[in-house]
Amino acid sequence: MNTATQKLNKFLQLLTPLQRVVIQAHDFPDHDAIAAAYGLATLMQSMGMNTLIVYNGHIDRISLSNMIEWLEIPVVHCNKANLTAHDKIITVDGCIGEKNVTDIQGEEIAVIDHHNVTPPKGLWYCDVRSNYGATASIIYEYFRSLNIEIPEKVATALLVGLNIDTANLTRGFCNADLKAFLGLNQIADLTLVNRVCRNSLVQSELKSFQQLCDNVESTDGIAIVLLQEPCAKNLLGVLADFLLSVNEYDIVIVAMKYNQAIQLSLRSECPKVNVGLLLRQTLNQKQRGFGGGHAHMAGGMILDDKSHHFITNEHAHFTPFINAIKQLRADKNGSSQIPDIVIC
Ligand SMILES: [Mn+2]
Repeated sequence: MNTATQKLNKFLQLLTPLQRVVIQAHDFPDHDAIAAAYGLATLMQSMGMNTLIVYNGHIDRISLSNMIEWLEIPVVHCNKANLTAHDKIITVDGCIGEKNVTDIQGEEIAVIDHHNVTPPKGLWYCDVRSNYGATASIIYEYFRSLNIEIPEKVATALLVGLNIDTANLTRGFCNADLKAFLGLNQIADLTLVNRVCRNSLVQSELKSFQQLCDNVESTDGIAIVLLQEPCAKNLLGVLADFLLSVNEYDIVIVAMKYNQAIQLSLRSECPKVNVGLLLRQTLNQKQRGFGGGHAHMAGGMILDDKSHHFITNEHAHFTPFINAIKQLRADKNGSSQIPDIVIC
C-alpha cells in the first residue's frame, strides 16, 4: 500500500466512529463538486458511515439539476441541513478560506481539491492535486486504491464532472485523468453522461449569448465582455468557453454586475497566462476582490468600491488585467506554475 493510500485509510478510520460526516461542495456547485461529493459519500457509506452532502448558493445549471435528479443524488442546501457545531466537514472541489466556500456550522476537518489552493494547517486530512483536471479523478483513485467497486451511478456522475471540468479532455488534465476517464467509461451509463453534458442551456439563456456577441470587445487577442443584464452565475463560464472557441481570442474575460460586485469568469489558452494566478495577483493581493482557480480557467469577483479601477463611465476596460496579461505575454521565461500535489 503506498503512502497516499495509507493516509486515506487512516483518515477514514478516524471518521468511522462519527455519527455523520458532512461533505461540502463549493458554493454554486458545479458538476465536478457534486459528483466528487457523491462519490466520496458513496465510498464512505460502503464502509458503514453516515454522510450528508451540502452546498450553499444555487444549483443554477440545468445540466447539473438533471444529473442530480436522474442519478438521485442526495444533496441538501446548508440552510436546510440542521448543521450543528459538532458536525465534521470535508470540503470537496474547494478549499476552506476561499471566497467560494461558505464557513458553515461545524468543524472543517479535511480538504480534497484540485484547485491551486493553500489549505489551513491542522486539518485531519488534505489532498490537493492542482495538476488534476477534476476532483472526480481523485475520488476515482480512492475507489481503486481501496479496492471498492464503483457503482454505475457514481461512475456516471464522476465522468460528467471530469468531462465538463476538462472540456472533454482538452484542458488542464494529466495522466491520472486519462486513467480515470478510461476506467469510468467502462462502468458509466454513457447515454446518460452524454444527455447531461449535451443539454447545458435552457432556452431563456440564449439571450445572454446575444448580449455576449453584441458587447464583446477585443484587444491583443483578449476578449472582454461586461454583460448588460446579469445571468445565472455558472452561465458565465459557459459563455466564456463559447468565446474562447473564437480563433482570434486566446484569453477571455466575461463579467457581470451581481450582488453589489462584479463577477468574473476567465479562460486562457495562452501558455504564458495562468488566469488563476492572474486573478490572485490582480485582485486578492491588491485587496480589490477575490479570485482563483486553474491556469486555463478561473473565476472571481471585483469588490464594488474597487470597480472604478476596471470600469469607467459604464465602460469595462479592465486595465489592470490587460496590463498584467501584456506583461506576462512579453515575459521570455513566462509560463504557468509547476504542477503540485500536496497530501497530508
Ligand atoms: Mn473541479
